[in-house]
Amino acid sequence: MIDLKAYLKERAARINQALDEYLPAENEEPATLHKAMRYSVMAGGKRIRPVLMMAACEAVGGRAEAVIPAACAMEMIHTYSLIHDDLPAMDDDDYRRGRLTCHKVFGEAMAILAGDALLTEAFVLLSAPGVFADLPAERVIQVTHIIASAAGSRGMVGGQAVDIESEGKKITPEVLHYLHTHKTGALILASLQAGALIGGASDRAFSDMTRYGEAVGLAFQVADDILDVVGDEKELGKKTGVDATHGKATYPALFGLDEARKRAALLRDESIAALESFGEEAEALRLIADYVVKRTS
Ligand code: GRG
Repeated sequence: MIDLKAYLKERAARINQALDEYLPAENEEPATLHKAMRYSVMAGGKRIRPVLMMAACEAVGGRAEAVIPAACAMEMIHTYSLIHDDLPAMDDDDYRRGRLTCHKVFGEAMAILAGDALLTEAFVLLSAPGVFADLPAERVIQVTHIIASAAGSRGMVGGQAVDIESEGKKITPEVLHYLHTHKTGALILASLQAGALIGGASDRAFSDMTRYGEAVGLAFQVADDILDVVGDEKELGKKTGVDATHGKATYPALFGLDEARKRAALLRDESIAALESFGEEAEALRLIADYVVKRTS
């Protein structure tokens, strides 16, 4: 029986250690830029995308260790998106991960550059000679392509663009679905697909993992929408009520809190059902699906 709390803590610690090794040292020039990158990456964070990547790899029979460079690349991309999302031109937030946002400490220009550099360094890492020594080159390219596509204009950035254009407008459930599956779901799905590919998944396992990832990614964002209404600012490490202030399209705004909760529970059940063909090795993924909808931070 997995103790999920201990499991998540241990996995996050492994990722933190690897991130610390992969990121440029803070005294390496240009030192302010490297400080800003480290400031945001090493500020904590659940590391849920890296943890999912490791769990997906193990679920298909691989070793969690094999995904660590890709998992760190994913966390760098995720952190870049948070830094840019917090900028005055976007959500204009002062707090993230329990501390002042990157632009509040380093200024807007440096925060933009820290985000740019993190996105780029993610691909430096993915393409670095020798990091995936045990994988065939075409598998590494496939993983890189999945991660790049999820981050780009047909993935997360596309979702963010539609999010910005939707602010203050009444949107349809279809647009809300697009928004959530792209802005948030894309990186979560790509983490699971990358983990499955690195672990050597069969076509069937890859397609089941994709169904799990689609449902769990959406569940994560619905839960995020709910937390913005009912969550605790201290626990979340950021301001709540922001979605309503910005006139953002969310599940609670469109369907009400109760319906949003029901939808999150349904998505959790759907994601667990997608893992039917997996055995005990997928237990962590099942528990994470439940955690995703019940989390408080
Ligand atoms: C600016 C290119 C660009 C993209 C922005 C990720 C994102 C897209 C915006 C952040 C705002 C937001 C609430 C997005 C939804 C995704 C999300 C729930 C982010 C927070 O992820 P967690 O909860 O954060 O995994 P930690 O800090 O634990 O890593």
